[in-house]
Amino acid sequence: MKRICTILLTLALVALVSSCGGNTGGSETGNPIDTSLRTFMGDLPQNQTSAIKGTNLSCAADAIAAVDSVGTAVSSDVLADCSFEMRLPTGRAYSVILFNGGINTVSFAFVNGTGRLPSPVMYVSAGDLPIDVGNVTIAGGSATVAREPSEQNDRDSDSVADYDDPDDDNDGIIDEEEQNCDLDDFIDDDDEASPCTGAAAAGTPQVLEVRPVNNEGIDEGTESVALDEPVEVRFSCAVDPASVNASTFRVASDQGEIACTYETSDSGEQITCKHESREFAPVARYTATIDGIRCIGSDLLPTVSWSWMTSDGQ
Ligand SMILES: [Ca+2]
Ligand SMILES: [Ca+2]
Ligand SMILES: [Ca+2]
Ligand SMILES: [Ca+2]
Repeated sequence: MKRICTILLTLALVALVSSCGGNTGGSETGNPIDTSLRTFMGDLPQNQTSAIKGTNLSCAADAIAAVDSVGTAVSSDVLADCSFEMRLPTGRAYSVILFNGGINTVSFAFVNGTGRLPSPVMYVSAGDLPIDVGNVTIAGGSATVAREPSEQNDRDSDSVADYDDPDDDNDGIIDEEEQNCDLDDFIDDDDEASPCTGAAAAGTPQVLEVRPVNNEGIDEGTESVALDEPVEVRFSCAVDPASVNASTFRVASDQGEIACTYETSDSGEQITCKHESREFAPVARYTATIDGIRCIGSDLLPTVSWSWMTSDGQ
């Protein structure tokens, strides 16, 4: 099922690229620079093991796609020198995925600032220069970049790059407290597909970020969670470690529960379920449920659950 969905997505991407093939924008001498599109570029590693057994590709992937919160994708072939370059509409957030032979191989993990979990989502603000992420490194089931997009964006045009700006969109809500009620990592402000109807009241304890992100019913074709990937949660409060256990933080598929070793961050606001020696089953849907965890000071966090599909483990 996963592969069929992936192929369908890829076909959609191919159709999109074909339909957009003639639109290269107008930046010739004398034309104003088109700030509604911005170049996103970088260099993939060479001679990585292909996701397709028996093939010997010279680049880590043969195509790249950027997908926004409603699933609209822009894709591009990776060039012979393993570089990539695409033009993305600005003022939007994207998850970025690499493909080999039409199969999604790995998702990017971006660092969008301090105090936040690595994110599959990057923002593309208007800007004069391309977003050039430099050399891409692929390890542990995700792709990381030499230069973060958040260092190259200034979403509110205050001359402080998003990476260092505590409130990227200058809406008065600091980045670490921006809400994302469907836990897909597109914050509510950027999420046109979000089912959320109202923000939780300020100061209400809540789950702010999770890894792997929620993609139940969101983006079936673009999921590839490594079998040993830890499950991380960032809360709006320091949690009481005594309230974290196998019944209040459950991770399970229809094949049974994963036994977690729970770790709490120094701030007390992040809890990680580690399970390296007890891997996820391949191509299975897992659901995590938070039910009964308390903030220090005893506020009970609301019950939330989210789910993801695991990779084929190849
Ligand atoms: Ca800024
Ligand atoms: Ca920021
Ligand atoms: Ca904000
Ligand atoms: Ca969201």
